[in-house]
Amino acid sequence: MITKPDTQHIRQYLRLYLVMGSVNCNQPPEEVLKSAIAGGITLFQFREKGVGALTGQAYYKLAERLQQICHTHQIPFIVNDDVELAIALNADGIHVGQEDAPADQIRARLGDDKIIGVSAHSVAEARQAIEDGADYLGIGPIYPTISKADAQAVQGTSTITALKNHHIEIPLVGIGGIHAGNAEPIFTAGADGIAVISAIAGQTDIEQATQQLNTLTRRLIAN
Ligand code: 3NM
Repeated sequence: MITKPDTQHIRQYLRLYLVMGSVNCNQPPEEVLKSAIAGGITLFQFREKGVGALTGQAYYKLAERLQQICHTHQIPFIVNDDVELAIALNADGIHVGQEDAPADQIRARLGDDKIIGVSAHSVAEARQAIEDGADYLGIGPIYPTISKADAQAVQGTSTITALKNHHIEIPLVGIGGIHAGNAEPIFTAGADGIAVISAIAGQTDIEQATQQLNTLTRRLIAN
């Protein structure tokens, strides 16, 4: 477990955020995560969803192994949706959607030292999440994605731009269909980082693909 980072550090953690579960991997998820860490990811979210997703003990054990790898490398370990799992593992944080409990209720269960990310698709949803105490917002899908069956309409960078125009200053990460060739506009619009599944987990050479994104996002954040 890490101590909860301040807002500036959360921005830095969001720069290159790997979201992943076993379903997204063509090699053992532990190996994918290790290679991605070697390549330079800054944050990890365990998202075990979709056809063939693990359940029960296998789900829990995989989460535990991935958390251990993150811990060894001081990468915060975030759990997707599952408050019980986040509590059981004492994870560093959780990422929830609009259909989940609001951030204040989740924080009451997890504690003040946890990172809470919320998916938001509009200025209104963003304002509500901030009021509820979210630490960062996930904005997507920026581009068409093959990794989330129930993704909302593709929005490009319009929501990020709208949030910035409304002077919403919470850390933001874009998600959905992002790869090295289309990441730049997301940073230009004002996001602090990109969250990806297939651009890392779906690649043959995970470390090399991550390194490319690492170099690129470092450059884009500096501009
Ligand atoms: N959430 P890929 S899109 C997990 O729009 C997730 O909130 C999204 O996978 C959202 O990088 C998405 O392979 C899938 O497109 C991201």
